[in-house]
Amino acid sequence: MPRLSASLLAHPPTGVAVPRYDRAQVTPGIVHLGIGAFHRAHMAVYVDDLLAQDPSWGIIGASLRRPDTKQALEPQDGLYTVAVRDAEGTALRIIGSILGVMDANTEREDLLALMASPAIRIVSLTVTEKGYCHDPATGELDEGHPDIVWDLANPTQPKSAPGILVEALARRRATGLLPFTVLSCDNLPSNGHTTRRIVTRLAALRNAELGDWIKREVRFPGTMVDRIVPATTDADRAMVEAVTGVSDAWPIMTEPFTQWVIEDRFCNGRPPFEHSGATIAADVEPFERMKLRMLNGSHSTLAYLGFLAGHQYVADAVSDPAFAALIQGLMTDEVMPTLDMPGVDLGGYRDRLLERFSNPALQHRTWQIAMDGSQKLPQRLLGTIRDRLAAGQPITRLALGVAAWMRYVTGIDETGESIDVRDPLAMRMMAIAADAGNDPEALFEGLVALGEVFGTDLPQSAPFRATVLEHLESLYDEGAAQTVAAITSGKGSRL
Ligand code: CS2
Repeated sequence: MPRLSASLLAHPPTGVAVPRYDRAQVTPGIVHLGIGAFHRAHMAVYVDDLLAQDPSWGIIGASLRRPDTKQALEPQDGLYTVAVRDAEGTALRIIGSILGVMDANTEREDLLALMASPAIRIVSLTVTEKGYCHDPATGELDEGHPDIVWDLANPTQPKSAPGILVEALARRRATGLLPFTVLSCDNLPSNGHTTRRIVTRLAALRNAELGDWIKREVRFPGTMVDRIVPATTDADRAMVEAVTGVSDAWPIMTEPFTQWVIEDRFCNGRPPFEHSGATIAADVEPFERMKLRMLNGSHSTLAYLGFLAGHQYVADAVSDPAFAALIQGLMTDEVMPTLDMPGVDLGGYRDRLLERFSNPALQHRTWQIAMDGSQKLPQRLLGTIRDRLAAGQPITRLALGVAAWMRYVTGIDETGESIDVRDPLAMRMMAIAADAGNDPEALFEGLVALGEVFGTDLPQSAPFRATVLEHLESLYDEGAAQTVAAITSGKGSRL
């Protein structure tokens, strides 16, 4: 079977959409750090849609952790298939916007040289929450992070995403070039401001003038990004091969829905993103907060409770009426009242989310979403909880999400099997759980003391403590399925 490559585009397989521009004319304008599945289903598709109009915005991707995307895409000339799936069927499309992929570990110098060249006007990022090397509770740079310690000692050979940005910007400043715009596309709260704070702090630790220059000259637009992209499986690869007759080592599975809201603050030009369906807005923070609290807050709650209750996929979890009622109630009664979005149909947004979660063609594993919870909880659940506590309002369902996370990170499931907990704090959390034995109160005390997750305020809040602990006891005594059933039938929490 032939492998997907540029030469195949001349005679594309039937039933597959292909780029409608001359790829030979496309030149790099964007470097993207963190070339994972999400980027390739999201920004790379928006860019693919506008290259016919302006071919100077091709993307060079860089992987910071694993070289697997480079190894897979290089023999394919950067091409890959996006499969858009729902109950109606699957639509396939080959994306051509990624011109090449670099491995930041082995090609660091080439990557920095490219980022310091005039053609590159935007550096975008999807490095996940933990890639920002920050304290998730405060949003500040974690100056004790091992990669940041390394980057400060070896500034011209950076390892972290912030370190790579700072060094590339320093080189542009030294040669008198305009800086590039830094475009965070991660699910961080206020992702533009947060990235700016982290990058300028790291730069200032290196050199105060560099810090001031970045503060003054570089723009960090905020973005709200949304598309559900489960990890690709061997079965997905086989499906793409069977339909196209072409082998693609790195296809992407996703849903029809896609959304991108971008603040119009660029310091060195930008592609006409609005021509490919993105929304350009003066202030994206309300959209970002809505998405993080509604979609991602529900996702994380479904991930921990669903996993504990034995649901492998999100769609399985929401097909259980008690889980669907829980998430519906979480959004309607606890999240929506915290959002101030005049003119936005929040009820419609919620209903669309419930539909998206139940997409039967997307096999989105609860275990995948459960990853890195220590980095996700603050913006997904804890911010909403803080707002409600301040207003004296109940937090029943939000607190159940937090309790389920606490139960999950013990690393032992309800049948006594071990859970593969992937989280930068996994070791610490499992040690806390081992000390706590099966005592929910000791587990709660140990975990709530993680300041980078809960800050200093939540451990002091009596309603927070009481509600989470009550749920945690129920999760130990009754299990996740029973706890969800009891809450949604109104017999659960006394709180
Ligand atoms: C998910 C997100 O894995 C996760 O944590 O909640 O990746 C989610 O699918 C996207 O943010 C949707 O836009």
